Parts: sequence; structure tokens; C-alpha cells
Amino acid sequence: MKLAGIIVSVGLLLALAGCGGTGEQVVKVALVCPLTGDIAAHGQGMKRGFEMAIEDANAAHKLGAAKIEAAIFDDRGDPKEAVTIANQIISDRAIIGVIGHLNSGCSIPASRIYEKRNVPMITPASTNPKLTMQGYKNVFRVCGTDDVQGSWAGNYVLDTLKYNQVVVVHDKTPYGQGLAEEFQKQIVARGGIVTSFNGIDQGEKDFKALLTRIKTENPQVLFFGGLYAEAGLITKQMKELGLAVPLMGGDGMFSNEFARIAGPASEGDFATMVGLPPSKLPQAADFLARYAAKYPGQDMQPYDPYTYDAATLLLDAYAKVNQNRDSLIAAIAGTTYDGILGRTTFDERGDTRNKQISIYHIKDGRFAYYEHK
Ligand code: ABU
Repeated sequence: MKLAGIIVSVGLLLALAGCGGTGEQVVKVALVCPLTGDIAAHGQGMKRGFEMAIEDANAAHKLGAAKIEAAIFDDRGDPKEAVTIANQIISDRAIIGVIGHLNSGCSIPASRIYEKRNVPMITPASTNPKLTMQGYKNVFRVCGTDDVQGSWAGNYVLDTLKYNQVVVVHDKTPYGQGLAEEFQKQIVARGGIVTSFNGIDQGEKDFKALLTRIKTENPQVLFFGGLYAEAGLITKQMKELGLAVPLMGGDGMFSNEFARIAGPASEGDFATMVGLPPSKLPQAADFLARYAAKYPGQDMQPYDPYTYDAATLLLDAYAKVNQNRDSLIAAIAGTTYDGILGRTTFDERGDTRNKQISIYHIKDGRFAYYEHK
């Protein structure tokens, strides 16, 4: 090969490997989640967990001399924006994988884009089972799913709270409606009564007409499939109308923002959350202490540790295959990762085998751990 040809080839290799102008090799990992909008508290928490993972990986020289860079995108929880960002990501060859998205309604359409280019995605937070039922080999999930969460909540209402007459409201999203359907299915299968099944719109602020009608149905609990912004307003308006029964929801309302929006009306309300509380896991103690020191005054959101684990797992897998992108998806699929949340291994669909669920309730304006099974 002539000298000019060698120089061009080396230049091409460096470009393909993501070398910066200084000759330093750069490996990028993307995070995509809502950093603005109605569920920004969850997304901002994910960003904090992600930044800690990238900092720790660089400090440990996990990829040798290569510098790991965070590429962070705000999809605003909007499926169209999620697809636009996914298309940007697949055209950046320095990005080796995606941590995200948060909303199932974003993860499902975006996963189709990543699949076209074999870009691995690991969601820390999208719990709709359909995401991993599409048969894509590049899609992984480190959190539990709503079939388990919804039926668990149904059993909890019947067996522990001893209620058998419930009303169900959902936000018509893949997450909210899917979770509500799973809850309803379990209540009905076990002989309970669902007085009505109702959809609201994300962004809606006034639920009084719906709640006035629901009050006449005499439910013992209102189950809400949706996010904390609407959940906070619903429970506030329930109590204003004299519908003095608990509101219960899933991981999408699990944020102290819920109680901040609702005020005292939220006392005693319940939320299920996938996995065990990090505060009960000895292996999470170091992360929790470092998080508190790094982000003083910031409330940890439900998916911060999941995001840390997802990013670290991805980088561990990439290191294990000597930074060979062609082997990365298989390496993630075969991983045994011991992280903050315990051991993660993936089943044939790409779902974590960790299926535990916990329940929390609002006590003195904050979610407090109640129990897990
Ligand atoms: N899992 C809670 C909120 C995110 C989602 O699945 O849409």
C-alpha cells in the first residue's frame, strides 16, 4: 500500500472509532428521557444517575484509554420527538448504545429505529410488556413490567386492603392504560367489582365532572394508571369533592412531586414500584451516600439507580468484548451484572429476571416504604 493510502486508512479508522481532534478516542453513550414537561422530575433523576455512571466508568478507566462521553437528549415524553432523536442517534457512529427511553410510549416506536442499525437500547423505566414482545434482539429492560405490577396491585387491594369495589382511571398512554387493564383484569378475575373504567387525557387539569360521577359509584379505592402530574390533581380534586377514598397507582406516580401537587389530600395514598427499595439493599448504600453528597437537597426519583445500573451494565459488556460493537448485543444478552439493585440477568425477550414489587404510601407529605412481596 502506498503511503498516502495508509494515511487515509488510519484517518478513516480514527474517525470510525470516534476519535476527537486531539487523537483521544471517544466512546459515547446516549441517555434519552423527558428532561422537560410533566414527568421531568423522573427524567432529571435519570440524568443524575446516568452522569454518576459515566463519571464512575471514566474514573475506573473501564474502556482503557478511551474517554466515555454522555450524549443526553430530551424527548419530552413525546413519541414523535423520541423517534426524531432515535434517528439522530443511529447516525452518530460514536454512540455505542442507548439508555432509555422513560415513557413506554416513546420506547416502543424508538426501539424500531435502533433495531434497524443494531444499536442496543436498555430502558431503565419503560414498564409496558409490549416493548420486549416485538422480537427485537437489541432491546433490554432492567425494570419490571406492568403485567406483574398491575396484577400485584390488584391482589394487594383485595388481600391486604380488603377492598372489593374499585374504580379505574387511566391516561390512555401505553403505560397508563396498560397498567390499568392489568389491574382491572386481576380484580375481575378474582371476583371483585370494577365500577367503571375511565380514560383521561395527559395534560388535563380539571377532573371534577368525572370524579363527581365516580363518587356516585361508591368505590373503596380509585386506581390510576398514569403519571404523578395528573395523579396529584386527581387525588386533590377527589378529596375536595368528598370522595374520601385512597388513590393507588404505579411507578409512574412514584415521586414526591405527587404529594407536592396534591398537598395533604395525598396522605395515605399508595403507589407500587417495581423492584425492592434501594434503602433496603446493602449493595445500594454506597450509591445512595454518594448521590446525597453529589446532589444535596435533590430527591432521588424512582429510576435513578436503574439508570446507573443500565449504563454501567452496557459499559461492562462493551469492555468485556474488547469494544467490539458487533459482539455488544450478544454480550448484554448474556450478562450477569451485580449492581445497585442486585443481580440482573435477561430472559429470552430481554427482560430482567428481577420481578419483585414494592408498595409505598404517602406519610407526612412523602412516599414512605410500606412493604414488598
Ligand atoms: N413506567 C412508568 C412510566 C414510564 C412508562 O413506562 O411509560
